[in-house]
Amino acid sequence: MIQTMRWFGLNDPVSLMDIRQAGCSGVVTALHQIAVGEVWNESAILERINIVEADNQQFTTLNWEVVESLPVHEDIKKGLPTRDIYIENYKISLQNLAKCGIKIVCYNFMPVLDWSRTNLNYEMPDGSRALRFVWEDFVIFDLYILKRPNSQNDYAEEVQISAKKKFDSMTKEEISGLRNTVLLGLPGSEEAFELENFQGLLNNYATIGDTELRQNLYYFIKQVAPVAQELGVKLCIHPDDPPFSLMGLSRVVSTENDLAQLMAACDVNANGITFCTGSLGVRADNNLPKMIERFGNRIHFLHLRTTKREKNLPGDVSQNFHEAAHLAGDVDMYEVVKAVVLEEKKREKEGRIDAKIPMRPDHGHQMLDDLHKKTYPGYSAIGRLKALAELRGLEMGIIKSMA
Ligand code: DNO
Repeated sequence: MIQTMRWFGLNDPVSLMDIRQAGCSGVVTALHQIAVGEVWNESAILERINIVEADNQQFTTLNWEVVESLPVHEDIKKGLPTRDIYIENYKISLQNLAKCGIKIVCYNFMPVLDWSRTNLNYEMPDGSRALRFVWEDFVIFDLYILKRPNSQNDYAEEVQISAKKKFDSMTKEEISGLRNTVLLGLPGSEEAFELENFQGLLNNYATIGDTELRQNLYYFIKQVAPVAQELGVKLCIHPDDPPFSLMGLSRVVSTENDLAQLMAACDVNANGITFCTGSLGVRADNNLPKMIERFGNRIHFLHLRTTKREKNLPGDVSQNFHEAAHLAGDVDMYEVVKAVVLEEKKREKEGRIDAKIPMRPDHGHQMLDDLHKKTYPGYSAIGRLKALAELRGLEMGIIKSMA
């Protein structure tokens, strides 16, 4: 695996030097300053490359390895006539990235929201902090904070009763904390929302169900993947996080079958996957090592992380979870890394120069000194350093034991 870490640009409290010292050769970053749907021009891309590479003469080399993300405009997800303009822009951005030598591009197709959690400071038994998702809290947001019209129809009566009971016992601070956690957008999400506008964004999807969203995704990929293929760029979709529908919005990249359908919709290698074990692993029906074997050649980027499934209340339709330490939790990280190593060996045998897959330790607990610092949720330095060190050791052990 090529070791990388995500970097949010010059405002990121974690520096490029930190990432270098963690042992990475690659950086995962994006031009967050460019509005979603606008073209990424060459000069903006080169500017970022120069920043990433600035200290390469003096120290070990860092490259901009993966774009995460080149975001997809909402009009494409909604299938509006204007989508064609944004799809053209997307192709131009891919051309510009290719000209600058950047060849792996992550994106997602989650309507309105990117990744979502209900608690960003969940205390672990050792005092470190993790991210957590609790369905009941999400229901409280939907029913009693957002007050989405007809949202009652989406929840079983018992869920509504217990959510109401919990809501009535919450303090003002707890309510505004939950509201901000859901609305404010997590790092890497392209937008933060105002409660007042949020309902309008959801309304736009009133007529877009599972079938329509899939069609819109396939329409998009059928146009951009062949262009990427020509350019030698690999697109890789990030799965839904969490992998189930939220607030009446469909999600269509959550299961093995979803991924298989997407791969078949445009059968070129450039139509690939960001294999995020943290997102996919929330669902017990996703067999991760088997999926790595199945999609092998189409996996262009890895997010390694694990979650611990928690008990749900009767009537909940989703899965509660918190983010566990990288070698704990429900993901069998040994089997996952082994499957990755086998895939890489296959590629090496074929003599491919892209045999090694870029990997980033996804998220990390807030711990040690970072507990006293302001950090991006999930993206503090020390937690990710620990995760990377564990994953790197695991990989070496597996490779050596196979030799
Ligand atoms: C969260 C991230 C996501 C991801 C996007 C990719 O930590 O994995 O925000 O970057 O969904 O498009």
